[in-house]
Amino acid sequence: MEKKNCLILALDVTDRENALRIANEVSEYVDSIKVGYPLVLGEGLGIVKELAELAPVIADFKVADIPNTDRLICEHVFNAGADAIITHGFTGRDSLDSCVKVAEEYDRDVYVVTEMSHPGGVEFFRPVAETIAQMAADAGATGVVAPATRPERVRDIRKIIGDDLHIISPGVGAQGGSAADVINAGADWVIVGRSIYNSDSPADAAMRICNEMKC
Ligand code: 3DU
Repeated sequence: MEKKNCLILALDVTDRENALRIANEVSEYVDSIKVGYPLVLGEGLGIVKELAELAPVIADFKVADIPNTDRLICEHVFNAGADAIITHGFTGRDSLDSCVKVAEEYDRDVYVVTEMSHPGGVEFFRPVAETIAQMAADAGATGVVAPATRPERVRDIRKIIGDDLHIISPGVGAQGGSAADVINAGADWVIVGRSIYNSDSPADAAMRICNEMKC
């Protein structure tokens, strides 16, 4: 993903018409569009190809299965036109290796969740976040997902992965995180959903976030 605005849209609307309208309105401000279960379960995987005409698509399926199932999921997602996939890391190195291998075959990206941004994200993830981040680096992942709601954790994770891996960071706006703070803490991109797609003017909301980050 090319870094221009440091902003990724989390497009968690559930219907095609809204998804395409919002994606069109904000496409000049976002470096990528993240889609996940809400939109894909609502409209099918075909929506990925339509959105990919506007911006690279990150498929946020938080893949978390045995290596063979992970491989099948990644192949489907990349064949559908996604540029990147988000996986979990707690399933272990062999599962992650499977995703990285498929991504290499397709020349696509893999991002690994380290610690989630919601309050419950500390319950089980906190003690293993650093280990998962290290594993992502060792496995050759493109980057990690780390919480904008806790910039200090982004700083900790950056120390572990160094400068070679990217950090994409959800939790800005609706979850309380600040885009500027988490970019200053070492994130490469912020991921923003509700603050943009629920706004009366998604383009203005996206532009404001870009201006705040001055990335
Ligand atoms: O809170 P928002 O509406 O800005 O959306 C954040 C998006 O990022 C949403 O798609 C959610 O599923 C995803 N995400 C997190 O919020 C937190 C994580 O740790 C990982 C992904």
